Amino acid sequence: MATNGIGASVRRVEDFRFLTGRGTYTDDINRPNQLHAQILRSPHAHAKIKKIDAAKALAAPGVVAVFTGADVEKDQLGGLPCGWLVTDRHGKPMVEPPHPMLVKDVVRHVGDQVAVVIAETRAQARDAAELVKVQYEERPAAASLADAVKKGAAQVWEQASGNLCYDWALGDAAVVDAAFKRAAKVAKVDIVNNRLIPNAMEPRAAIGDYDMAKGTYNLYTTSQNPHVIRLLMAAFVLKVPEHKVRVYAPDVGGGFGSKIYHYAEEAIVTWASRKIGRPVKWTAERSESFTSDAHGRDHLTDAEVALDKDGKFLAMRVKTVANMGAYLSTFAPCIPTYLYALLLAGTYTTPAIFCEVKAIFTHTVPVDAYRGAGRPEATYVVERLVDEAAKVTGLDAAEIRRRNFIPRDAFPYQTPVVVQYDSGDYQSTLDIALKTADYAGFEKRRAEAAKRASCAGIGLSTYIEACGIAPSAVVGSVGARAGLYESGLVRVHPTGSVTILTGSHSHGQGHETTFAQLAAERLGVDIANVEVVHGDTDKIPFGMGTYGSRSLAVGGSALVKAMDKIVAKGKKIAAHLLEAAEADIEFKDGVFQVVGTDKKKTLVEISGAAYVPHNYPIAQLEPGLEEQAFYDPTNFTFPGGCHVAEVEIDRDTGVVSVVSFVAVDDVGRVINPMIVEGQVHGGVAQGLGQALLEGCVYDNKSGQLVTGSYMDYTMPRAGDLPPLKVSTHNTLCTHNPLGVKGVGEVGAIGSPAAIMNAVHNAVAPLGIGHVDMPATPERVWRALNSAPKAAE
Ligand code: MCN
Repeated sequence: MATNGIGASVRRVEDFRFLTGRGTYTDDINRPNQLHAQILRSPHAHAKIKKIDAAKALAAPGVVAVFTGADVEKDQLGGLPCGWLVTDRHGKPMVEPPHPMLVKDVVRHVGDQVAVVIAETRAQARDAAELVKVQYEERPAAASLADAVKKGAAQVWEQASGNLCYDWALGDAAVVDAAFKRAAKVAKVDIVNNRLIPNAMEPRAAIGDYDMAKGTYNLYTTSQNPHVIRLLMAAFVLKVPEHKVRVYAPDVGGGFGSKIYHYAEEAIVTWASRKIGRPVKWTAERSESFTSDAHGRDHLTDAEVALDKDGKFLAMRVKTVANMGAYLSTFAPCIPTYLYALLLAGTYTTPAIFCEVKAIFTHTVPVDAYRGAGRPEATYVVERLVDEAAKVTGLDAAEIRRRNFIPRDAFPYQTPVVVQYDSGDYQSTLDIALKTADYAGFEKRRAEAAKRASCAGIGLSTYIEACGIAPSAVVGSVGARAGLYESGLVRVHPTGSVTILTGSHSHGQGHETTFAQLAAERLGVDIANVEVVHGDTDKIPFGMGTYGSRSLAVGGSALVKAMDKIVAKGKKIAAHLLEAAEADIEFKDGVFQVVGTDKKKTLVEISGAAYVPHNYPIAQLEPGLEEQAFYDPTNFTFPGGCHVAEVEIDRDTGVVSVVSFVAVDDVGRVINPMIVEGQVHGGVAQGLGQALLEGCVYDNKSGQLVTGSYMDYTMPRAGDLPPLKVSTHNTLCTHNPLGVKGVGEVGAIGSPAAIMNAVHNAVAPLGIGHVDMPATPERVWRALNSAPKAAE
């Protein structure tokens, strides 16, 4: 086996440039003669634009142009398209309002883009933007889900009565009702999945650079999926031929979902560059990111589970209201439906599930996928409900899970919510996690904590995830307006070094290392001789990019297919050179050998011969050694796992400290254990942020974003995390060639429920039944002080 192949903890090759300041991010790029753009954003949540007067701004030093929605209209540009059509339970398509790149008539959230000011310097553009006079006529706003669904609430869109985008349902309500009727016990939760503001380290940026000589549009941008941006921008917004557009996403400093979408600023700078004839650059300020990057989560859910007398789940009923924000972001409609309801079976044998989802418009920033996207929301519902079921039945939290787990010999397992799981071993995963967390010794620790005026609690989350979303035919049948395959191209150079070109995009996940490991394993090359190229539509084959923890399972599988083609062609060349039958050639560790002989050729010799085809049966064999493949999976992959959190709550201050966190995840075959561990670390940090710290707050009346900066929005820091105990217990994915499942989101999916179950476990002895996320000190302190048994 290659030393740096599958299973080796190879250090990330990309980290040298990242850690030594040598990365090239979009804002590091400056084009000759470049101008700078400042977006003028709405200060109101809902207002009619009466008049825009840009005269003063145009006369300001350095200003080259000011464009508004009127210019967009004059140039007959399209709006930002939505990539997923949800059809509601009555067969009606969702309400799909227009999403203009610059708003002309009515602004619908604080931060909505109204005009762009373009000047020689960034400071000049910013100063001049303050001189643009916009006359607004303010209108009432509906900024929260609770308000937006009330009778008489302010309407975001005339065509969406009651602010309803769609009313969707899955499952058989009658079967579920019948199960509830015969239930011995029912457990219920009424929960909030708090709205989150993504905060990648690198804010979004974009440079439009129109090449007049070639008539091509170049866009440098902070994107997770450059080809998708190219397609959407070329076909729907700018309406120019796709081949005339190059989108290049260089190093990207984190995305977490927020850089999947086609944003207005990308189209604005590209369009403006052509109009002005000079490159135009825009880089978001952090506070601008808060009001213009798509937010995540934001659900209100009532859920209940029916149990028989032995604590077995009979049925589940879930009612969710999900916030879409003011416009439909690229993939927003599928998050609270197909990425949420399809996961409600969790790791359990619940036979019947009914889920209703109402998607609601509000006067807020659009909401879309954020690390986990729908699956943390589903996990939180299911795992909180399971703990409530433990409470009503008097069973231990681990015991009720064991009674309801899908047994390890029941795979493939058909859930009542469409998806079929291929593999898993939930019992063993739980056992390992409980042992690592010393679950058995917890009550002793609880007693010790009580002596320090702390309430200790322990919480489990035995979650399931679906990632590597597929197949294209299935997602297409439920509204996806795109395919979900991935592409890979493998180029073996004449001297045997290898370039891998992938349609996925690495923005922190370490693909330059793990994809090189795949080549080391399959082709027997040293990873030092492998280069991984991604992010540039002029170089890579058409690809769908990175999200939904798909890059390895889907993109890696495409690369494996391409490498298999390389080996197949190499065998043909070897057979010719070694004067043997092709069927007698075997390939192992970079060497083609005639079976049972010592006749062999290395990959270097074969690639040399491929490009110097003297004495080569040219009629049967093309020169060169380069192969491409597309891979469209036959199913999702289903990582799962058990997260165990232990918390201590200071009774005086309400501060929740996570004192121990154990994650045992099933991610299929592991390519790089160190990267897998790092991915889990990052995800758990984000999950802890959601559970304890992060909460996006809008003022209900004005629609102003109250948590508009780090002064009010708390991101997790290193000190908030205990040393994490991360390990894997893997079952192989049965349908992709590597046997891999995704790992990029598991940490964020499993951890909030584990932490919140621990918080509830800690306060339950005080008679406190419910605490919402984020369990901030204030919220917990209030609960402690109004607790029935607080005085004890
Ligand atoms: N891997 C592995 N063995 C496995 C599974 C994965 O070695 N069995 C490796 C992969 O080869 C890859 C990494 O782990 O190097 C993550 O792989 P995968 O699970 O396929 O996820 P993606 O590469 O598709 O990344 C997307 C995922 C998502 S959806 C979010 S959100 C997220 C995440 O990854 N955003 C991130 N992790 C992030 N990490 C960083 N640093 N920054 C982000 O923005």
